Amino acid sequence: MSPTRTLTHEGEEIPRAVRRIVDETPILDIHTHLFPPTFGDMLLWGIDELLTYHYLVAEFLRVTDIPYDEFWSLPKSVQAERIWQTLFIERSPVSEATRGVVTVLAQLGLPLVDRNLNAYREWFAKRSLDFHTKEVWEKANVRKAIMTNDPFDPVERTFWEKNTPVDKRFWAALRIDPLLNNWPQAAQYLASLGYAVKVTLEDPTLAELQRFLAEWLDRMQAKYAAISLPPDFEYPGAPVTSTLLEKALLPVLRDRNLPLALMIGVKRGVNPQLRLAGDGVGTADVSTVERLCAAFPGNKFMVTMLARENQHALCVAARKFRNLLVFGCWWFLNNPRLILEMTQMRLEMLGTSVVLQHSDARVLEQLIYKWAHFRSILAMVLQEKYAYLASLGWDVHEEEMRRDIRAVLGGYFEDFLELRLP
Ligand code: RAT
Ligand code: ZN
Repeated sequence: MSPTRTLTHEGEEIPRAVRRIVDETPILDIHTHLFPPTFGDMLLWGIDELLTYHYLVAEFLRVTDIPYDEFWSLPKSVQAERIWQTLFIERSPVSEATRGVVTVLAQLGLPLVDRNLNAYREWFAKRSLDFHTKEVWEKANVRKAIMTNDPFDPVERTFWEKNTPVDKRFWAALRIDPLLNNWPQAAQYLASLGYAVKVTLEDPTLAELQRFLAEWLDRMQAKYAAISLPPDFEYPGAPVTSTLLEKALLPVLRDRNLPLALMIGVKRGVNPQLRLAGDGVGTADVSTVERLCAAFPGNKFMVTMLARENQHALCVAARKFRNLLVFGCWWFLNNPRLILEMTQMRLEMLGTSVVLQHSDARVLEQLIYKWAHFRSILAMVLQEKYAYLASLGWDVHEEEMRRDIRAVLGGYFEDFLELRLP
């Protein structure tokens, strides 16, 4: 028997080395809703935005009797005050989304003892956006963030049409939900933009749709295209959906060797009165993902699913298809208990060929908490894995740990982009 090891090859205690490397590794955040400062008001930041995050709005509206319309008619600053008072003063911030705000305040060095919202506001008001952005990125240790870029949003569209510069911290992703979720509406919108598109999917329409996709992928230099889908999304399914996929979307992406990200399992507007906070979750059928990967071996798919119940089958599917990248603990799964379970399961089933998390940050400073919280969980999981290897006499090298951790913190996405398919 080789002697039991507890140290890395370089002589550091394994738990300490893992924690250090997890903290030191810069992240490629593959799905956010952030924008560069050049996109003006589209970039949300500051304490009022943090407090009115839709995850918190949902928690607030549960425990108050304010009529929904009245809440929405309040100025954002007053909404933020109500949420602060209700969720942070009258209750303790133990939920993941409230805890996140506390992590952000603490990491930015703001005093937590007084719980003084106005003092926080004054602090943020004095920050220069450029300096603040830089500091947030450094604290979160993120190397790049991929945006969610929606040409169906008239406000965002104009920024792209004006060739607004995008600094190199950001990459784009073309978001095209209306195409598959509401084709008649999408067709009308595309027609209004000058594309000769009709609701009936004849060849000229498909050619125009391809032109639209190609133009926007190129204009944004998008790294992938993305769609969020309901739990009952099926392939093959409705003829319109199949035709759009087979004859427009997938061929264009394949030509460019770009992935299609499918975010499956969201029930939009379960309670529409909650607006952005009103969506729910449903269990989907992973067979659809398998069928797509099998039917289009020359296309790449990135998949995240919203239901906890789908996670195991999704890992199994990824074991079968090299053109499938599983990513993130999405939205309602972004809670420590579920992240721990998913992170362990994915590493155990897929090794490091997975992107374990994305932030989904909508407000700049959320980068800090989403990644701080995830890093703690990842370190815990990996400490056990490497300690076990070392205990058997396996020589754990620091450079190898760095390689592995880089992959699961987004590097594997870059490898996936490079992958050549038939
Ligand atoms: O997590 C969220 O903020 C959700 O509202 C959605 O944005 C979801 O992540 C999506 O991209 O559809
Ligand atoms: Zn998102």
